Amino acid sequence: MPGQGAGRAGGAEEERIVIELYFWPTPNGHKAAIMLEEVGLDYELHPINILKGDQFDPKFIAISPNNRIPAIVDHEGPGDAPYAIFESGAILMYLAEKTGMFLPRDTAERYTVLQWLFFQVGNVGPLFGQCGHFQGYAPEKIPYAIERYYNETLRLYRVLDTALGERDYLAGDYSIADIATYPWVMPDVRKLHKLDIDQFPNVRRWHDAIAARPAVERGSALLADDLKYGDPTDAAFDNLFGRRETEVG
Ligand SMILES: N[C@@H](CCC(=O)N[C@@H](CS)C(=O)NCC(=O)O)C(=O)O
Repeated sequence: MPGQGAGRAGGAEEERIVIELYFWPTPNGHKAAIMLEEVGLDYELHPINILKGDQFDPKFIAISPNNRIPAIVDHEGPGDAPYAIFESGAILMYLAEKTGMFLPRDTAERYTVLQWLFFQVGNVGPLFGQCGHFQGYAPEKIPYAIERYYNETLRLYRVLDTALGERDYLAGDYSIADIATYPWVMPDVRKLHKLDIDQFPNVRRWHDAIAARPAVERGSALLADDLKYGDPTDAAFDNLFGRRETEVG
């Protein structure tokens, strides 16, 4: 399965799948898939159809207690024991440290990457997410919410555009900060946000450079037929935002 980067050659022992990826084709899911493709680790794909409620399966919750994708299990984790990780930012850092790729060792360079990674995790993800929610999922069109999150999304695009006017990638060289942010700027997500990327020429240049990377193409193509933003069915709405979210016990 996937992981066509470095892959693995040799005997049966070497062909053992090391990483399991719990995935659905969403921006947060794409971060982990693109990273696995970039670092070239073989992985086994476990689709978690969040529109159908797979995220509530107790076996998945044992791996990802917040019932969200993505999650991974590394069968060669610390101490050579299986290790499960949820939260896409932590997954990116873990895989970067495991492989020595896309996160520099030098303290200043490392923290420049981590600043932009946390900027994505704390700002781009949640606020772009709400922008998409109120435009494409909310059953009522609430002008205040639509305007609030659209304006915040535009503001964050301006921050990205300014940074990318000064350097090729968010933290200098291509890094996990770019891998975290790029999926939130992909065309289908922008369509949901009703956002014209050409207003932000530096973001456009950066987006196109990342989109052309073979590993990014492979990671973005995973379960692409199932990719669907906005206009949820009643059942999908219930699974994503309905009662099951708030059920206790
Ligand atoms: N902070 C989490 C967010 C993960 C997240 O929100 N995942 C969404 C898909 S993009 C999900 O699994 N949603 C399922 C649900 O809402 O039940 C991360 O970065 O991994």
